[in-house]
Amino acid sequence: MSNRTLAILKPDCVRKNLQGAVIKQIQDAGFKIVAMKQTRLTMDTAGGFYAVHKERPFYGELCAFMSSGACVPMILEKENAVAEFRKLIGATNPANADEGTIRRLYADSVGENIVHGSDSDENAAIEACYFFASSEVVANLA
Ligand code: FUP
Repeated sequence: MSNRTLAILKPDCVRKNLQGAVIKQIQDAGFKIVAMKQTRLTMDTAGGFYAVHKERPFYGELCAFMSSGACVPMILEKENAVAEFRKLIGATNPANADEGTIRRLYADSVGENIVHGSDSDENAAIEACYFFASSEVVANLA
């Protein structure tokens, strides 16, 4: 079990100016931020990131949304980070997400659901490399 996950504050989060509120919730839940930047995906880079969904009907819309504005990828550290972070963000569809989760609190729809969290340790490592050079990853020992 790894202690890192890859999170993205999606373009709807940035557009709604919710970065601070969401980051506070992430930190209050005990995650350390070991890498973070603001960037913008293109249709192609969003398509690569979500390649696993290539055959799904929502793939085009998903790529258009993810490249529609700035996003904030971050690498987070906590024991059992992947599962713990998915618990904090809640179900993909905010209507099904538990009370108090980030998606339940802030997301409008399944397509625009505020935040991404890796679904396995293997994908967390792959996704981290998608956004960060090793020189941008700095362990936070505080
Ligand atoms: P999650 O792991 O919770 O981010 O969810 P998935 O990997 O299943 O889906 C990735 C993204 O695809 C979601 F964040 C939003 C989009 N999606 C849809 O737009 N419609 C769907 O029915 C399922 C996912």
